[in-house]
Amino acid sequence: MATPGSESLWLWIGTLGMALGTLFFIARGWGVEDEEQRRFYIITIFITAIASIAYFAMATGFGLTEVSVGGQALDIYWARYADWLFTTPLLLLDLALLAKATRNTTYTLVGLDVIMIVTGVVGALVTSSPALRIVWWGISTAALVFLLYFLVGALREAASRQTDSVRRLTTRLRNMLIVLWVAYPVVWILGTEGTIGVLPLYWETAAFMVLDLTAKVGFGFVLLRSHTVLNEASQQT
Ligand code: RET
Repeated sequence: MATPGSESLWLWIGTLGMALGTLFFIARGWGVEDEEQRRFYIITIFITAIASIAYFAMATGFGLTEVSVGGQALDIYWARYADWLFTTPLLLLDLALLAKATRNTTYTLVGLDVIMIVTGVVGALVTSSPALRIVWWGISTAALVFLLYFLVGALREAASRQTDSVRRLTTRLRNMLIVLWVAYPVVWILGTEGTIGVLPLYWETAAFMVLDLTAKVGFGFVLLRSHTVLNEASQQT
């Protein structure tokens, strides 16, 4: 276990933001009776709850390790990947449920997502050579590209069955997801993981915190904002 440096400021902001998001979603979902709507709340509450725990673990140094690559010491927050391993499939599940995607599509998306995160953590922890880390990054990014391709296809297919407002909500969430998720491999390669050191740990941690808060609390907020739209979504076949 290593000790976090000045970047712990961002990790504490992340902890607080995720915890407040969790409390907000719990409060908003409290009186919701409809089972289908409750499902969106349950999934989204778990997403921010898991992230609060992961951020707390990182802020207090539990989620941090140091690896040495070619004589260079890198601080790696491995707890991010534990967080993402559970929360990114849940985010996809939220969208898949909204689009009433088939089980095959949902499993494909989750499968690719798990490959993306697992190969990402391998890339972050590999010590034998910087080049090998980039290869793992490439595999992980390829999984992301396939994932986004299938996601766009599934949502396009769903669009014909959706009412206007549900389609608008699905498109907005899809666009948010694409823009935010594509930023992760970029921050990774520019940050300490990528070993080129363009983005020091302090700024990398800030960037991931902003991305995580937007992709979880922001996404959940947009999804759960309108009960009327969620109601329409649960009624369509
Ligand atoms: C990694 C490793 C390098 C290559 C790729 C990655 C993708 C990560 C993504 C993470 C998404 C996280 C979210 C968190 C929510 O709070 C693992 C950085 C492609 C897409 C949405």
